[in-house]
Amino acid sequence: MTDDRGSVSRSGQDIQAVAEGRSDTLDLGRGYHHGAPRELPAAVRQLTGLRTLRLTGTGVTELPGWLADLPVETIDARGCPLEVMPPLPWVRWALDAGKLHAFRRMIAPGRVYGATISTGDDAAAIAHLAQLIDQRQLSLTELVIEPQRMLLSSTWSNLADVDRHLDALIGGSPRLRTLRIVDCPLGRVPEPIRRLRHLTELSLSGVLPDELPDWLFEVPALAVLDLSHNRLSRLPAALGQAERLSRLTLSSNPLREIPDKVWELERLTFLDLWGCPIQRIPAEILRLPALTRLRVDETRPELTVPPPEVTARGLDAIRSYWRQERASGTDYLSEAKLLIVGEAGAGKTTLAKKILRPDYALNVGEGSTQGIAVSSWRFPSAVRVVEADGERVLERDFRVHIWDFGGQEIYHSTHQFFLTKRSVYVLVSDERKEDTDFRYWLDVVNLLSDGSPLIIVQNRKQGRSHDLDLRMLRQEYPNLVAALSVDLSDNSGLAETVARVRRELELLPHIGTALPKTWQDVRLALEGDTREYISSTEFFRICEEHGFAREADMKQLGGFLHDLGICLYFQEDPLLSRTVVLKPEWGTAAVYRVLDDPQIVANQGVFGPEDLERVWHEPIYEPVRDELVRLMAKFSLCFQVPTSDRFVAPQLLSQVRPAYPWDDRGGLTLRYEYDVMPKGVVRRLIVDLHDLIEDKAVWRNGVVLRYESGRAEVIEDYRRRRLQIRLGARNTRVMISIVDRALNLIHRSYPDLRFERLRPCNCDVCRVAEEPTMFSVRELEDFARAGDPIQCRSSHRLVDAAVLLSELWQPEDAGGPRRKAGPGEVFVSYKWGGDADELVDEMQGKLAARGLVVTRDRNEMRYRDPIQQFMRRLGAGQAVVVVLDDAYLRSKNCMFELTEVADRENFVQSVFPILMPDANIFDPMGRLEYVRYWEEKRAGLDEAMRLVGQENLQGIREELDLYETIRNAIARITDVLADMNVFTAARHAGSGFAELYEALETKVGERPE
Ligand SMILES: Nc1nc2c(ncn2[C@@H]2O[C@H](COP(=O)(O)OP(=O)(O)OP(=O)(O)O)[C@@H](O)[C@H]2O)c(=O)[nH]1
Ligand SMILES: [Mg+2]
Repeated sequence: MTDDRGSVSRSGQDIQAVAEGRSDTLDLGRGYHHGAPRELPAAVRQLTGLRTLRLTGTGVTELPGWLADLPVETIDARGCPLEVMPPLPWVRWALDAGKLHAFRRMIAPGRVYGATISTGDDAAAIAHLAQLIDQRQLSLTELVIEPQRMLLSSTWSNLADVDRHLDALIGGSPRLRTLRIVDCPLGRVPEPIRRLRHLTELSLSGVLPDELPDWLFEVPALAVLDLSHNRLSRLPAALGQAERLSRLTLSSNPLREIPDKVWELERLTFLDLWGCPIQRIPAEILRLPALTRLRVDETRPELTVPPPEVTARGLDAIRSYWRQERASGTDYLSEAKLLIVGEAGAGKTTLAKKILRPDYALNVGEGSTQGIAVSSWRFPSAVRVVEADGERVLERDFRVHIWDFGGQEIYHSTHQFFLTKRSVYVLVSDERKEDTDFRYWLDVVNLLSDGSPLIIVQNRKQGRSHDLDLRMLRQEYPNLVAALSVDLSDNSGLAETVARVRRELELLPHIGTALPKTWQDVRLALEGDTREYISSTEFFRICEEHGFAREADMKQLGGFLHDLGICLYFQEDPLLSRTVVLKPEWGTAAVYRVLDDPQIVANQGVFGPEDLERVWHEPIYEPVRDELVRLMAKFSLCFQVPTSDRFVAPQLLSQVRPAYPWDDRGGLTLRYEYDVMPKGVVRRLIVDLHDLIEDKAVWRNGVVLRYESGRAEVIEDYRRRRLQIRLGARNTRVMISIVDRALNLIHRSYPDLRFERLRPCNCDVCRVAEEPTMFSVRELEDFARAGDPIQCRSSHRLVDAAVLLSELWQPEDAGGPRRKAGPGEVFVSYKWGGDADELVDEMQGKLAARGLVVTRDRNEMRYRDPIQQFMRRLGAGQAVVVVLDDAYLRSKNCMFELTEVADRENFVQSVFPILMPDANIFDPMGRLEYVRYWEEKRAGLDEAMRLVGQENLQGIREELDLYETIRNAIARITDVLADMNVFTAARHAGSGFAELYEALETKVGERPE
């Protein structure tokens, strides 16, 4: 069956199921994703086997007379705006307290089995319910107390009434099976619960009790218990008594450990610890064989056992980790990477050698390091390990992989791919030269190492040494832990330096992490293996040899070794997954061979298969040449020229900008300015957008891109830390979004990157100036939001910030073929400067972390066109999230958009509204309030119209029509929303937008051809 929008709905499937006799229950509100009906679908009339009808979450206001002809026994009408119905005296009802009161003449209290008290219910309705129960006219099996559906923080103005009657309500309902008290800050657990012999489901979520009484866990039939959002830092030992418990929700409580007694709940199938700062998931998890779902957030920094790499892979991985650990005992990680960086000739290689052998004699002929040289260093160490019963110190051999980076400029941009987290960095400076750009090195390490410690080693080289303002540097770079001086010619200061490096290595947070011994065994076997790389089949064989049985476990270990930088094993890449590179330095050296090859350098970075055969001529490379090129591409070091067998390594391109025509008329300039600019941004951009490069207009620091009639020139000015972008007059917006999107992806790989986006002033002076005033886009947005003009620093004229921005987002003049939208776009429409800001920030972050790019629409500005445009070309692979709050519903531009959205019937499946708590539209009174608001606006304008002359009326008439449209839209907004994929802010609060992500992912996954 299809609904009136032509798509097969979930309830449609359910109707089918009842029609075919597979079910006797119809839940019309089920499944947010297809919206819920406003009336009973006509097909229901044929359902002669229908016994239970659920209307919760629908907009049904009227039950038709023919319903009486069906054998319906039970109707759940809670959270449904039911107003009219035929007499159905035999039906058993679940109702809102307000409806129970309203229908008191239609429905006999004895027929009511379930009731909901909500924020919207007045004192009279609550008192009425309490009275019926008190007089034993009514005996409930379900009682729910929760804020009005869809409205997260609709406040409990009636909390005192609820609190006053609650004990009597519960005490008078000894047959209760379900009791849910949600987001109702009573501060206590109602005492009469202890006498509920039949209670199977209990929610006390957001009730904030001071303590949990022991008897709570002795309620005999309790199977489902929700204690989320409660500030509980521990649970009473009595928890172990709740033998029948199968679902336990403890999310969003400050629990630092999973309560011990949980492991006694053998029937548990679902355990929810989302949002709890737990530190470990212990081996006891193996005691819960029935458990099928564990919700934890492995991205929380506290959760370290099992290692996050394991936890991220889910319950089975956690179990297998502990099973193996049990079978084989534990070993502890005592292994790390030491990275030595600095300018060419500073003494890095010499230091690396002296760490291994202090008596190593200086070698004047020390060749400059090509690429990276790796060596290993071992020393006996005491490793601190944390176990359930406290800390211990163990004797272990500490293994260090020293990565000595070649210091020549040519390597700087490629090295960044090999800088890793959980490592120690040494920056060697040559004190005779004063050429060390400390800030550059500190910045790069800071950007890429995720806070790994860095030690500056000033190599004195014959006694000359100059001071470093260490104190100041340390303020700026918290990861800078020490600055030491050495003289490698006489070893003075060497012992202290080595001791300090050792200490920092031993203090790395991952040292001492427990690992199953089988893992360690495989790891050792691989380390002893002299081969550079092996096939994945061979890797599995080695794992089996050391006691692994399941391929999933082996892959898990492979992923872990890769994450730690011990081997290279890209399991997601179809080609690369066939090979495990046991010596990562061999892989990197192979890559550098190409970049260092004189012929390829002479050819300005262009190479083909014959070059690769030459560079990788040894038999060892032959079988993996394809993999190695793929590896280079993966690191953005080269790209293949479309429809050709040539490759280009942008860092070897000519430095000289080629000649190409450029017409400045009608175009636009944009600039990105970085606090710290990573090297090679434009080169990565060249690789990522290589299919848009115009002719041969590409050089080492810049590129001209073309898409249809649009052109963009991007030039990196590393010394001034900027990217300069010029856009041609045509298709400007499309080009901005292409470049912005690609840059976004690149920027994301630098966790702490800070930059500013700027556009030039458009005043008469700046228009013709060489160096026009540049405004930061963020600043313009601030001014535009406040409606203030901004002052040009050159001409001192005031310019309109909103206009400057709107130019940035100006839609194309009509005509010209429409761009086929790029894959996977998500737009957000929301009202600026309110609560929605925070939600959108969070959503954007969370979705970005999962790889979805969210484009914001600044709809409060004059440039509301983007979303309109977007809506027009909205097709497969795109979605719009609309954040509805009170301010949105009162904003002209926002509402204009919403009506646009709502009018496009086939687009409803692509629109995902999020309801903020103050969007009071599911309540008839609230809706009325908005209608009144827009009616008043219209009346005000109408009045104003009479006062101005006819010639000025044009814009105003349109405005008047708009108000009218909005007013009508509000009146039917619940209908509109019912057809969309509605989510409430509340649903996202706990889930980290997981559900939204899934829905969006499905939507934008439908990529256009
Ligand atoms: N006199 C003296 N010479 C030193 C000292 N440290 C290093 N050298 C010499 O300086 C030269 C360069 O040292 P390397 O260790 O190769 O420098 P590097 O940092 O590895 O250089 P790249 O690999 O090119 O980045 C070699 O000839 C060393 O012998 C020192 O403390 N005193
Ligand atoms: Mg060197």
